[in-house]
Amino acid sequence: MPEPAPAAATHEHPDTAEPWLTVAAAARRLGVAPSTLRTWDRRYGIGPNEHTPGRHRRYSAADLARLELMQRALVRGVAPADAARWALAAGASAPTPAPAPAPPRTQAPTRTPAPPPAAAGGRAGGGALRLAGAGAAARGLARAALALDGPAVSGLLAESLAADGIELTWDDLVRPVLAAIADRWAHTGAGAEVEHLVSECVLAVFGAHRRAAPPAAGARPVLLAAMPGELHTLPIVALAVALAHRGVAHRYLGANLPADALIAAVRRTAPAAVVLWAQVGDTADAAVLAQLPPARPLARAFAAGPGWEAATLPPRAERLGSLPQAMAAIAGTVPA
Ligand code: B12
Repeated sequence: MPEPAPAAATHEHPDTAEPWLTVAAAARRLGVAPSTLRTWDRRYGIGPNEHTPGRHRRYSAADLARLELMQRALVRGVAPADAARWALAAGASAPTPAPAPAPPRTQAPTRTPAPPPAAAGGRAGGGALRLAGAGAAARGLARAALALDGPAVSGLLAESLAADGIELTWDDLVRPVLAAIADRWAHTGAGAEVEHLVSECVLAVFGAHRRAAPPAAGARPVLLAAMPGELHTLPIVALAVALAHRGVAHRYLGANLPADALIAAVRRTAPAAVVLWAQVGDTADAAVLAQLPPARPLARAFAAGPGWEAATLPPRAERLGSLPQAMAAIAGTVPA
């Protein structure tokens, strides 16, 4: 997700002298990426009422108030399309920035995230999250996570998936926040509850997004599993979401898959590729890769994750080190 442009650009409406903001300035005011505002406008029809003669978007105070209503609904877990519909309806009945009505809820009531503190990621229960260089959206996610506000975390993840897609959501939003949570834990021993909450929200929201993709065709799926003993699964869940939205047939077999179950699944599905995740060295057992039964044509075998770094792989296995690299390698195996 790109950072908002640095220069604030305010103009005056030629007739009313009301201040008008460019998309970059409006995005900065709202703490989202400019691309998010453009997507909301294009996809959900919630944008500025006016454009300049050159067709540039120009946001008035009323436009911003409507977008703030949408954000409030999103952090409560409302789906983006419903949040936009509600904000447009609420904004139409209150054309000037008025006291905001309560957004609709799809989940148990929760408070909206606390206003941004000065520290990059917020502070709660023994230390801030260090998010140097991360975007506003990641800082917002960190604040919601530290507040243990699950609905807000889920709402922000869902909004990012809808606006920016899985690769940006994973690389620019989720990974920086997970790294900051792990860093805080390493320095203070605190925050396992935050790590668990974020992990569960990611699994739930990514899972729903994966299931929302149209069914994929393809006789030979890609099998995705975490190695025996391996409980870390988030990166292969992100990969499964990306495959689903690229129309690639796949089977996601989850955490800690026993080796004999993996072999049975390979026999039954004759996959085009098998991706085995090892987060830590202890679970990166190259013998499991070597035991994969031969299929015709041979399935490609991928050793994914940092756990495999020190392992000697069997000759047919290839390493995967990032989500984009995994997508490129698999696309070369299984055309969508
Ligand atoms: C979330 C998390 C958990 C969750 C996992 C939930 C889930 N369903 O996945 C839970 C709470 C279950 C958990 C448990 C444990 N965890 Co943990 N966990 C993490 C955390 C915060 C994120 C893991 C993750 O998803 N990483 C992936 C991304 C976010 O990491 P990244 O560095 O940005 O990405 C790198 C690669 O993974 C790759 N990459 C990124 N995305 C993708 C996508 C694809 C497709 C590919 C191919 C590559 C790729 O690119 C990067 C460069 O290498 C990490 C810290 C961290 N930042 O990794 C600790 C971490 C991995 N856990 C750790 C530990 C110690 C544990 C526990 C032993 C804790 C305990 N005492 O119980 C258990 C072990 C459980 C087990 N047997 O497997 C240590 C591992 C240390 C080590 N190297 O041995 C870490 C590093 C934390 C730390 N600093 O100590 N954990």
